[in-house]
Amino acid sequence: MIKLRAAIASLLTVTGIALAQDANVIELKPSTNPATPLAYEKTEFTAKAGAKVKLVISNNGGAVPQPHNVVLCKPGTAEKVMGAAMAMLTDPAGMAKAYVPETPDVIAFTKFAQPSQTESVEVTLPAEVGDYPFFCTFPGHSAIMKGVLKVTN
Ligand SMILES: [Cu+2]
Repeated sequence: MIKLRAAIASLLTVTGIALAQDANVIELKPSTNPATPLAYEKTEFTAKAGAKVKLVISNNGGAVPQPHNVVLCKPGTAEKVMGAAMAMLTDPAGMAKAYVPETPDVIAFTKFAQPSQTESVEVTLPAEVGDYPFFCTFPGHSAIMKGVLKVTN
């Protein structure tokens, strides 16, 4: 039993090293709390400036099955981008664009992950430290389905 534990521990260490060499994974999931079904389960993440990260929307276990995505923006631009996303509701191609406006304020985004599906995107974070907002652009979600990626040195 002790040998098995040691083997598992060394396996985890190896896995940890392997992960460190890949992009840091920032995994968003819908809340499992029926009181806040249209929120992300975890709303705050930290990453290093200039790091390569993988944004993942894992649409599993949500209290209410709906499509979700994740849109990462430059600091201070959340309301502007949310407003532009809202304006796309009248655009016939809006859904196909996942209601993500074409603006340099958007650093990275995923497509909509349907319930029980996963979407992801890899991005190299800017060199500037700051609070980078992220949110879901499915209509009506961004007011509460949002969070912050703290980019540090
Ligand atoms: Cu959503």
